[in-house]
Amino acid sequence: MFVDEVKNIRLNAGKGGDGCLSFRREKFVPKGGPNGGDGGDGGDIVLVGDANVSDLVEYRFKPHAHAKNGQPGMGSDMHGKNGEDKVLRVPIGTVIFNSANGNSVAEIISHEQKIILLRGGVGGKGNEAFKSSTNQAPRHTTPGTPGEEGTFNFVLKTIADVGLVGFPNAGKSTLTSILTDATPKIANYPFTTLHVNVGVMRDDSKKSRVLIADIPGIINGAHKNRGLGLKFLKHIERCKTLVYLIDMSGIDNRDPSQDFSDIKSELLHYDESLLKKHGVVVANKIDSDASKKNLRAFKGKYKIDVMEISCTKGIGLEALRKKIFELAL
Ligand SMILES: Nc1nc2c(ncn2[C@@H]2O[C@H](COP(=O)(O)OP(=O)(O)OP(=O)(O)O)[C@@H](O)[C@H]2O)c(=O)[nH]1
Ligand SMILES: [Mg+2]
Repeated sequence: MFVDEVKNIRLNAGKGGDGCLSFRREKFVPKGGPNGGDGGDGGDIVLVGDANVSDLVEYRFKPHAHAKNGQPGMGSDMHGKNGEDKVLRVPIGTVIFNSANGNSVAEIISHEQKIILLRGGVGGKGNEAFKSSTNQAPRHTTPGTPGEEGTFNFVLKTIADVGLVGFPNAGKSTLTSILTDATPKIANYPFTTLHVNVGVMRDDSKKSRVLIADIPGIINGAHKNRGLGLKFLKHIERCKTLVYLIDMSGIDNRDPSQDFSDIKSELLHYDESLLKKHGVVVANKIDSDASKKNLRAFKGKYKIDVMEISCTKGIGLEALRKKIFELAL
């Protein structure tokens, strides 16, 4: 199970420890002065980006976390121990939203990036701290302050340069496996891919790299939750470039021209700004007999540049690689 969204995670930073009220009591020291120490600070809730964590499944099963409270101060001027921070390791690309108002409050974009999401309370003062020339025996202390708390939604949004969008079976995973180091499952049935795969495409000199995200298939009506719905489109929000992959073979009586307009309309329903991204339209499966006729109709209808490829016959792939580097870098 790949979990890319967990709602209502309750988080509490630790409370500050109370200050201590205490006086020195020693033999032969009849009026020992105040010696109550300060309380320790409460632990923070800290988020850390971790490239080895791939999804949010851990939080689905444990949607709450609490940092440790600070220890109260003690006699003999002893400072209470600070509460330990609670460190939450999250995948890179995690965006944290405040559940109450939906505002995004933090975003993890790199490995070992650290964000203090909630601050622990401050430790209270012990009576030692209130000693003065006019008050040699203060009985005053302050309590530790509460830690910050809140309820958050964690959403994992893939960070990729290029997103592949298309109907199921268009060949998105096949293309990803050719262009990148990823090895997604490929099969001749729809919805083979159930979560996003990200692969790295390198140029020959290995100097530049482009991250390509293979997005699960979108179908007409996805915005009404048909098929796998639109939940995967959040993964292309951050892509700079979209590759629209169209199955030109028109298998199962599908009309490639209709597929393209359906995909665009689904993206529009999700977020119209997706349509403003750089896009390259790619016709796949041009090795098939039906593709020529379909391609002619497609070009007649849209009058746009179409890159023609066949993943299985290795046609047009080099030109597509170049184009993707050009657009993504
Ligand atoms: N004839 C032909 N078949 C292809 C080509 N590219 C991919 N296929 C086949 O199309 C089928 C679907 O390929 P996938 O890569 O799994 O398609 P997908 O778009 O990832 O599909 P979902 O994960 O279901 O959304 C497989 O049987 C592939 O072998 C091509 O260029 N020509
Ligand atoms: Mg696939």
